[in-house]
Amino acid sequence: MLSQPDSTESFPLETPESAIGEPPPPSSSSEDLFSSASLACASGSASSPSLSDDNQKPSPSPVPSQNRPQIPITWPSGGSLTLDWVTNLMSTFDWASKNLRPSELPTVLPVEVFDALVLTASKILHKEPNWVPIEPGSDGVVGSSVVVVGDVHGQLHDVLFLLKDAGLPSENRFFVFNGDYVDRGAWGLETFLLLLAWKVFMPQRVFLLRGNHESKYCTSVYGFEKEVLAKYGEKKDGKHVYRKCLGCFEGLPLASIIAGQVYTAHGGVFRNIPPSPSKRSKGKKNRKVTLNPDSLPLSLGSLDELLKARRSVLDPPWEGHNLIPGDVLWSDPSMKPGLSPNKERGIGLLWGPDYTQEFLKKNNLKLIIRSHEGPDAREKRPGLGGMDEGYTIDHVVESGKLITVFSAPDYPQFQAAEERYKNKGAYIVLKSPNFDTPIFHSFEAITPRPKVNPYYDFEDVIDSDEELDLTMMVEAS
Ligand SMILES: [Mn+2]
Repeated sequence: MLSQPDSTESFPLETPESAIGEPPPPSSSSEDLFSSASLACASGSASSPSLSDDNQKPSPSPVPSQNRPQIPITWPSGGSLTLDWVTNLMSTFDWASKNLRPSELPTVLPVEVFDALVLTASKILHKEPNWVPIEPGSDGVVGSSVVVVGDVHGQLHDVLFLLKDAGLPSENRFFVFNGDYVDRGAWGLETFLLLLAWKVFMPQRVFLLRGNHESKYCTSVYGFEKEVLAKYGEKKDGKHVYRKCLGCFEGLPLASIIAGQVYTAHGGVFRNIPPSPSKRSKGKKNRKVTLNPDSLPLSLGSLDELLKARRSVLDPPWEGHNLIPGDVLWSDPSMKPGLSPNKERGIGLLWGPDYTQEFLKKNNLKLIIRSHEGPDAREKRPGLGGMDEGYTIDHVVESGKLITVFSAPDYPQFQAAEERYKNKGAYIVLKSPNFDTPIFHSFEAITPRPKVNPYYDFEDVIDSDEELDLTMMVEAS
């Protein structure tokens, strides 16, 4: 079992509750994904002959390892992240996922470093508007491309592969992530943090949108809260880390518009919110419509309304007047024309091809790229395509197309292999000058994954979010 030479000192001999089982064979490991980058910063790594101040303690390892990173990770003095720091964070998380118990993550990433990263990222994210305009080329860089990524659900190794396959973010390679970083997979925390590191390092190149799982309700049911507590402890630190993550989720923008052509969001389109009969009418009496909003027919909201919605909510509400965030995060397309409440999910909308057309035309767009539906969700929706290749083209209308992209291959992680979907994940590349022709890249899962006990009851928990338990949500919010 303990065949990996570099994992001796830290690898648990017996298997406590949340311990890793056997390490995967080295040949299948993605350990070398960023080795050149790790070597590039070798002056700060354990393989360096000169010891830094932080490395005075003798290594407990009897086997000097090329692969063992220098831990703990430290926050750079001055707070400016570098490419080396970010790629080192990725390879260190990769290494830790294969060689340490989950509860040893604080030895890799101390709470203070977590705090610095999340605080820095939160400040940037909270300042972004509800939909972020992404204008590749506006700062003079030519030949840019934009990579759009769907749900990743804590599947760290697949995210690392995706970043390698698509190429890392750079001056002329933008990334838009459509949300659902956490839950279901075992490394939601590491996944989210490495994306935050990219955001901090390249705030004008990497855009992180919110998914429905970046909420208090979902993370309390689908594993992320338990994952954080397993890694940072049930007491003070774990609760602190979880709370800070929730605070950061609240700051994530809801949508992006790429080159004025492509709207991306986790769920999809959103409704128009009729003016509410407000008690505080700011001096404009009798201005408000007094109809019950529930009795009004649904219509699409404008991008201006999306800009004004209040997104800083732990759980987007499914009732009341602040419905736009819930729509953007939870809605699904339908093959049937019309715009209606999403009864299956209990929140958000269902919209047909006619509303895709209306949304594209009204906003002068060519594409909607959304995520949110994996192979499990699609299995239950006859008429819509399966998610075997990681993407589907759902609506083709006069003005353009609606696409779903899902980037978690062989999903969901904890189901027994024979019950998992052997789906591929996919990402989309949009290229200059028009950014309106999607190029699809499907990819297979990185297997075998390091063994970890699940953080949620995947056998009993409701499948694919479709029946949102409102009672639980009230309790959770
Ligand atoms: Mn989702």
